[in-house]
Amino acid sequence: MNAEPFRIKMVEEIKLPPKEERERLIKEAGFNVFQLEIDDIYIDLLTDSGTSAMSDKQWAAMLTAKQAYAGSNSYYMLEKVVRDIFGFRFFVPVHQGRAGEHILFSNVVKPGNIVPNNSHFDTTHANIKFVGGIPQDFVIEDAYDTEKEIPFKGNIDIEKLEDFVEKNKNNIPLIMITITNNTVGGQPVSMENIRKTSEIARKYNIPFFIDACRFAENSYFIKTREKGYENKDIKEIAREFFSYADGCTFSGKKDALTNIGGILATNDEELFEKIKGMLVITEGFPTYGGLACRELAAMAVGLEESTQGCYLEYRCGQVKYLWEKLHNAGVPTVNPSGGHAVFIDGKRFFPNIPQEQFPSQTLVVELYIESGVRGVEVGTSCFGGIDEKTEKTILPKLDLLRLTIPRRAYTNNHMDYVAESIIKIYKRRKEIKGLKRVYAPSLLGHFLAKFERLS
Ligand code: P70
Repeated sequence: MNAEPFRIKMVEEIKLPPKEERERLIKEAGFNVFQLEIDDIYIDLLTDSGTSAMSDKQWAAMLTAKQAYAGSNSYYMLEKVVRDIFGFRFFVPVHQGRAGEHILFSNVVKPGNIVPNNSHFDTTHANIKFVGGIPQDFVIEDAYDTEKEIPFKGNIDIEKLEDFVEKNKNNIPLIMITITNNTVGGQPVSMENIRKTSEIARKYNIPFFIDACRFAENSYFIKTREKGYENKDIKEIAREFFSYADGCTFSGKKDALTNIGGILATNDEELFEKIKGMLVITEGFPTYGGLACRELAAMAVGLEESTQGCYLEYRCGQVKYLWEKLHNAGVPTVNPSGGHAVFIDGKRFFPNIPQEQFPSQTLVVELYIESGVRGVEVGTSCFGGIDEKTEKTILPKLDLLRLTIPRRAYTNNHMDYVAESIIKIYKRRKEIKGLKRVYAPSLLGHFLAKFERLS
């Protein structure tokens, strides 16, 4: 692998608070790392969303963007890039991915409708439920076998999907596919799978949307793992899969390398009119969409940068670097290495902690105390709501700790420190006890949940 395709022009100091301090802080935070302050964190692997280091070119474009309520030059810069890469007929900027989801679902999902996806991530799940719809996952069964190594573990199960669509065709307002599939480990979706999903959608005349947050990373995996794409460039690959869809939601906070922003795109003119109507009520005028105009410029430049092959080789290479360190030490990682994060299977890490006691959340807490590193749980706290009848926690199939790597922000020395910290905890895993959830709101409960330690 080549070294980083950039050098560092500006740095930010980070500090490790003493261990006793970390013990106190996490307790005060209700054992929920979302409640910690950034100055109390040494290495922040909570999310890759909005945490990218921006380039000199992005900052320069921000300075020269003209701030205007209507018709900013940065809107036209973004429009050019969106046309080039995404190719949809119409789009609006939005302040982040979930704003686009909310506008889209409010216009197309009616109460009782079902929305299939390979796997809904937390915000699509919540936004569909918010308008009375039912999010349903159709990811391939192999995705739940965290040890198994196959190239496109984020794929939708085409047979299951088609069977379901055939039986429910009048109750499905849209079909979605999330690339990469965040819920099952940042695993990519193959071009073939996107094409086949699109064929089903077209056969039944149902709109097909891509949740495109990490489309560039997904394109890189198609290039490196799918036959016939090795000589295509990233933009060509992206254009091909977007051509199979009728529109997309996109959080620019991931693969546009920005700190805020997103887009909502469609080929459907009638839907676009409705989207614009709602956008002006909830986000703003269609040439800024809830953002300062400079943020549009940062997205436009970021999209050019994130679709460079050398950047993606470095990016996915860094994720693989951390994955290999952990995997080679016997830590139960989700295999193979994915796009934006290394995931650890909490149930296999702590076989002595039942899922009701949040094994991956326990590991998040231990990791912060051990090392000042903030990971995040993508499991029972994130997806396991409370069953209203039995009042028991609903147990999702996977319970994972995610070490999410911000783009261009940390070096491999940071990754070494993270790996060593996890390995230390793995060695004393049998002494560690689980957690009890004492509070969680019903939608997106993990952001505000509170826990207590079990003794
Ligand atoms: C993440 C963040 C956001 C996201 C996503 C997919 C596949 C839509 C969105 C919404 C959320 C998060 C989770 C845990 C900790 C912090 C943040 N994902 N679709 O990190 O986009 O955030 O812009 O509204 O992954 O995975 P937006």
